[in-house]
Formats: sequence, structure tokens, C-alpha cells
Amino acid sequence: MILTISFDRPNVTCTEVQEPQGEVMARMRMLLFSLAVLAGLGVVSILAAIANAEQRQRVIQDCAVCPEMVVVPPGRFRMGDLAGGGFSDERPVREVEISQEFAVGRYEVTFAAWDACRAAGGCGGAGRVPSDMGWGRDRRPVINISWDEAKSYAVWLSKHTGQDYRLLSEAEWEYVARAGTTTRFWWGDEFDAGKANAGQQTVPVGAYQPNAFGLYDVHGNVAEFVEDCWHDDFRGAPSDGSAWTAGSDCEEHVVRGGSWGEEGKYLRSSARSGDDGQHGSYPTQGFRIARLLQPRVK
Ligand SMILES: [Ca+2]
Repeated sequence: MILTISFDRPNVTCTEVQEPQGEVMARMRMLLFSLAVLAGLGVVSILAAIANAEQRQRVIQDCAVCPEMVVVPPGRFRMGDLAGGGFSDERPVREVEISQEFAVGRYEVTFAAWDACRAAGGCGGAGRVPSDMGWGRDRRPVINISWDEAKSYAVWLSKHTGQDYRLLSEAEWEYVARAGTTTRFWWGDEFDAGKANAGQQTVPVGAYQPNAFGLYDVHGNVAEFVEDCWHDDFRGAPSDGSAWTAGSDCEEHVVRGGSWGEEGKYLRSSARSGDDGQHGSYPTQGFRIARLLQPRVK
């Protein structure tokens, strides 16, 4: 079912594609299982069919140049170095509760989205053109932008759509990257170069399989800015999913997921690094955007 909702702002339309949820999904699992048995498929094929069905989720796009946003459910998860082999900054492991559903970018923010922001006078406008390193723009993730500039995109997008866009908190990032898994990567404990970009440069977003929440490139391609200030470990970190900005001079912010320029161990779900200062910009760093689902209080 496709719902088209028009807001009171000119030229801004939200298209919400509603996919099966809850009881409907449970019935779909049973139906898929039955059909797969009748078709003589093996257990692996049956599980794959169910997994594919569960990847179909609600997707929101607030305007033609706006990012596709996937609605993720609330939940509790254990955050940090669950599988071992991580670094000291990934500990101690703690339980975190994400109390409300929210929307998260299906992909890393692309050059196409960034350049639309610039064309509309945001993101530094015509006077600030982040380099694509000669690799191409369009569906490649935007790079060579700072944390401050990533924040400016969220400000512009919020103003353009009337919705509340922001960076993810670090806890939200790991929650959506894991998508219910406790392994080092969403597919298991071993890095697989066929499932994430840890190559020689960025690749267009969506080139690899998505995780169970339907999100692409959470591991690799570009490392992703989050809202949190850098802390050396998780001692004293909040457990409510909020960004951790207290107790730090905030000279650095956290980036997650690792990049095309790093070895697999730096692409793990719990791996962390800093952005080397909020004014720094690098060809390995980009970001993903989040959106509140509740109407803004005016
Ligand atoms: Ca990424």
C-alpha cells in the first residue's frame, strides 16, 4: 500500500510505503514457509525467503531529493564488544534501550543528496564543493565533509521538509547496524570482502547486501559520523540510546562502521574511531541521517 501525504509546505511531499508488519508479517512467515515446503526448497532457502520478507519495511521519503528512510522498531540490545577481539574502547558492554521507533537512512548520504542541498543554498552552497577525489558523485557517499557540515545537512533537510532530521546517536548507530545480531558483523564473526566495501575507494551506495533492517553499507564504504563526542571507553555511557556528549571536551566526535580504507577488523559493528576534530574532513568519512517520527512541536 502506498500512502501519499502532502504537508502544508509547497513542493514537499512525503511518500510512505507501508510494508507488512506485526501480525501480517507473522502470517507471511507461515505462508512463505508453507509455500517453500510445497516447492521442495531446503531449510536454507526457506530461511532466506523469510529473511528477505522481513527486510521489507516501511520506507519514508520526504521529497524527491530527500534520503530514503527506513523505520526501525524500538528494542533493547547489548552494545559493545560482544564477540571478543575488540579494543578497550568498546567496553564495558552494557544493555541499551531504544524506546521509540525512528527512521534511519537506508543508505549513507550521497553526493546527489548533498549537491541538492548545495543547490538550494544549504551545505555551504556554491562556494563549498567537497571533492569526490575523481571517483564520481551521484550515488557515491558524500566525502570530504566535516562533522559540522554533516550537521548543517540535517539542519537544511529539517527546514526543507518540516521534519526533524539529525545525526544518529552512537547507540542508535550500533543498534541499527547489528539489526538484532550479536556477531562481529551482521552476517557473522568473520569479515567477508563480498559483503562490505573495504577496497581502494568508495563505491555507489547499495552495492552490497543490506542487513536485516534493510540498511546498506553499515560496514565499510564510508565511516559514519554520529552525534556523540569521543570517550575512551563506555564507562558512564547512557543506556537510553541518547547521544553521549557530556564528560568530554568534544574535540573529536565518534565515527562508526569503518571505511573503504581500513582492514575488516575496523569495520565491526562495535568498532569505534574518532573524527580527528570537528573541523576535519577526509575521503574516508561520511554520514547517515536519522529522523524523528513524531510531529515537531512548534
Ligand atoms: Ca558505512
